[in-house]
Amino acid sequence: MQLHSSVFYSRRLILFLPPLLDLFIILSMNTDVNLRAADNIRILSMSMVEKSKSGHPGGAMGGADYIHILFSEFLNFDPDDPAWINRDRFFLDPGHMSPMLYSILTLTGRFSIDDLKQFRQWGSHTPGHPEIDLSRGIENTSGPLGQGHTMAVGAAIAERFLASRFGELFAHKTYAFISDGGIQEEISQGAGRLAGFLGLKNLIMFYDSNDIQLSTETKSVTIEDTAMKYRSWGWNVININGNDQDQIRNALKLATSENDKPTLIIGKTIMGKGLLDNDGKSFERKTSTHGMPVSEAGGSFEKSLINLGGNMDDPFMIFEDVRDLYKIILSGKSGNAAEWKKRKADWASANPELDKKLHAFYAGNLPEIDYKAIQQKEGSATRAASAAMLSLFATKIENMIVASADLANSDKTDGFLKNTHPFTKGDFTGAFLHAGVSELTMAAIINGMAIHGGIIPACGTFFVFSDYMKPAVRLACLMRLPVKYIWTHDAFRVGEDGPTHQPVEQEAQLRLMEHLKNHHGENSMVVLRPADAAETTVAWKLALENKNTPTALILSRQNIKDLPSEKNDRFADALQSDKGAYIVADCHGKPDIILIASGSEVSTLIEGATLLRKDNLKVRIISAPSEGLFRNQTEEYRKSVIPDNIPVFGLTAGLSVTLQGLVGPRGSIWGMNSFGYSAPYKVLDEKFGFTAENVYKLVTAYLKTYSK
Ligand SMILES: Cc1ncc(C[n+]2csc(CCOP(=O)(O)OP(=O)(O)O)c2C)c(N)n1
Ligand SMILES: [Mg+2]
Repeated sequence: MQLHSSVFYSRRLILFLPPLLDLFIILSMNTDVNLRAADNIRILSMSMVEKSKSGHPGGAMGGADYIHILFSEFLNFDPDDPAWINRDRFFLDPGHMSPMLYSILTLTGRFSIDDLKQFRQWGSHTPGHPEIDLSRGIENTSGPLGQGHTMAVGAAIAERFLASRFGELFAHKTYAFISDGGIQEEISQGAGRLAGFLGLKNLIMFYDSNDIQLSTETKSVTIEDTAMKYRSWGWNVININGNDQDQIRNALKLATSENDKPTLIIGKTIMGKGLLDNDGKSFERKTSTHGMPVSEAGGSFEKSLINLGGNMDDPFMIFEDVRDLYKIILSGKSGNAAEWKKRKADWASANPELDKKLHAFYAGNLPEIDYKAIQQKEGSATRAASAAMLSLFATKIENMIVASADLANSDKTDGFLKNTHPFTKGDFTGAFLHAGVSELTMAAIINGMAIHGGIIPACGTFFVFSDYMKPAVRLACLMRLPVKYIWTHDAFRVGEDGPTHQPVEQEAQLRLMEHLKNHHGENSMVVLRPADAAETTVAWKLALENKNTPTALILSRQNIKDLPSEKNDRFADALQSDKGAYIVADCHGKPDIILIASGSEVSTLIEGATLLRKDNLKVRIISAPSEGLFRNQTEEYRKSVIPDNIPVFGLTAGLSVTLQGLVGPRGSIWGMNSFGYSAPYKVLDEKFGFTAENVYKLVTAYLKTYSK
């Protein structure tokens, strides 16, 4: 237990002193107001959870000292311009500690006491786990533990990338805050390895090590030496008492002057610091305070509040001296930001071209690209067609970063790499990230790059391993991050590698994200499975032009015959991909049968149609690269492509359900309904019935059973 005495200094005296001297006295001589600021954060955090009867007070109370020292003395931000490009970034990995973040952001003026009182309520600005709310100073927090600090690694890479192009004037720090949960999550392995490997010296992570997690103490699940683990990854590790403000200050001083490595400050903190029970005894270090109001957990809200210097008349009080301290701090921050902006203006007048580029990067503007002029090799695999695009982008789109999880030569992101070079320790002049075998890490890192701003990030791997990335894909969808996924080896035609490598149900899963709307009412993701090289060109065009949501490109390993074009302009035809589905080949008059597919199955339908036409059937063939985009079209357009009361046959190398929404209730689908097998892909096509002959057979049988 720790009792807190009242202020040492006389505020009245200070008011007569010049402002800079004020700041000096308050910051360097008077530690008590700093202790009171941390206690104020504890009080607000505890009160928020108590009032809403829901949330996590314990961890927030332990981290309060660090968060106060960081925000008041180290974190650079502009109180009047939360989107200032050169602000330091702060990523809170344990989103459940949001009361701590809301409290500090109330002290910095971005939230109101009323916001705090509305914690976790419908329509409030203070949800349980905030994702992103830049106008209120929330850079990012992560509900799913582990992703938050990994996104910070992405932001730190983005910062180095931009500083290496525009100069160290654009250097800033990225601060991450991690807890036991994030340290234990597997993703921390990838984040730690890459940050150390790349020598991200501007990344500073505080580990709130309170020895307690949700259901147990940490000693029930781990004996690891975390410091040794991070040191082995090449981090600078500093151990401190995380509730000792001087130690925090000193550690941050060391960390901010580190010039070679990322820094991990391991702070031993006290869960629920300052809490008392009903008998007035310490109620600190209790697992129960992880995720419920103090009173519900067995502590005394009132006694704890008083112990921390608050009172029951106003549990959301901000102490006057703390308020005054923050006034001074904020004016200092404004001054620093203004000073930087002045330097930036000087730089801009000396470097007008670079300044234009910088603005274009942050605005997300794309250079002119003549997509029509792009020559694709005839009959390319769509992964190869994608490589051709990436090669061009590497020379044209100067703020594009592409990553691959150790599959660059298979997922064909090496097309991009061909015209740039990979990041290495201390060298960010290239634009390629060899992420190593760490798909989830890679996906979270590109999210962090997108959150940082100024970058167009993309990443590639085999489609089947999209399963390893889903948690980060989901956050990208939720946060409307315009990241791009390059997923190749899209079907059982992976062949000999066998069922572990052959996607079946993956497309259906991703199409679900096309159904799921984000909070702006948009499809949360655009998922494109192009049918040939021309559609791949257009898919990349759509991906780049989509600045609101993630875009996935699902690409074939094997070569695909180019689709026919009636007017001999396949590119012009493929431009209709933006409607999600369009007619590739048609008949005169009302079709007897409509054939529909995406990806390489479209070309199988084209061959099947040749056989069907021999029976004098009128056949329409539709390529549907994105069911989600198709659903967004007017009913008139949709009915013009797939009219009612005409038999529709779908072919998919995914689960049959992938096409259910397109063929309708009376349609027929030939799909995969089991895992694949290991064999050459042409054998698999035969065995699984993905041939023109089988299409002919299936459609003929279907038409016999279809009653008009
Ligand atoms: C990926 C993921 N798994 C599980 C959870 C549920 N959860 C929330 S906090 C937590 C662990 C809490 O321990 P710690 O991170 O040390 O926070 P503290 O209890 O110290 O506040 C868990 C398992 C989660 N948010 N994310
Ligand atoms: Mg903990």
